Amino acid sequence: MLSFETQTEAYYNFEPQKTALVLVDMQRDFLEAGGFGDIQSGGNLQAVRAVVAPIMRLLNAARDAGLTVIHTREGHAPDLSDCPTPKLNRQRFDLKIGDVGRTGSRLLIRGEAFHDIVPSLAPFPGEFVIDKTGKGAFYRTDLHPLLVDLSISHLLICGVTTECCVFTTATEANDRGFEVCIVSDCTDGYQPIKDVMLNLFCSADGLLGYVADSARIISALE
Ligand code: TIU
Repeated sequence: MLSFETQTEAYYNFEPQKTALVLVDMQRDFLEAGGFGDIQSGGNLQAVRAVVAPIMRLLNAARDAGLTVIHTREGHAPDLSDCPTPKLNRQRFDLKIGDVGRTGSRLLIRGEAFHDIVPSLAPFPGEFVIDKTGKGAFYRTDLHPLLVDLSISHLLICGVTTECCVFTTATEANDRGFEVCIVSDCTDGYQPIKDVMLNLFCSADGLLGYVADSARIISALE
């Protein structure tokens, strides 16, 4: 059993063979200029791009330690038939889901170049990729049965954005009985509310789960 101290001073105890590192939506559409996130955030990509390097370090340590690695991607069918109506309706900008962006990729559409995970975090053979249409990675996906099949009980969650898909996925996982730790320096978003979201997540001695810095997790894995 490995262990590291978390933000609330509680210890997160985990067995590597029962633990998955989950990288949420580290896609070109959310991180690169001209993508969906760039348009939605008004060009505020600095914070989300800054998490790529710390995620690479944690991903290397997780791979070396033999953790299961799961990547998620948000996107829709080319005909948008799987896009929830509220998601289509609540768009503030001229360029919308399914439109061709200035990169030539259609925004947030499966199969487009910008739907891919950024090259530096590209999945290795044997790692899992979960395609999702919602914010949370459990909604209408095979993630839960996959985790059960793999006997995974603990999830270390990274990715973008903290306020949206990371928080939703982490809370969905908590409700499903997983011990969740969000990795604080490996997640960020388009809005300046990361600390609020993370403090809420681990408030009251673990209302929804744990929060910890990647340095502590890497130390535990070494
Ligand atoms: N991955 C993810 O967070 N999708 C979003 O749409 N995020 C926003 O913050 N909009």
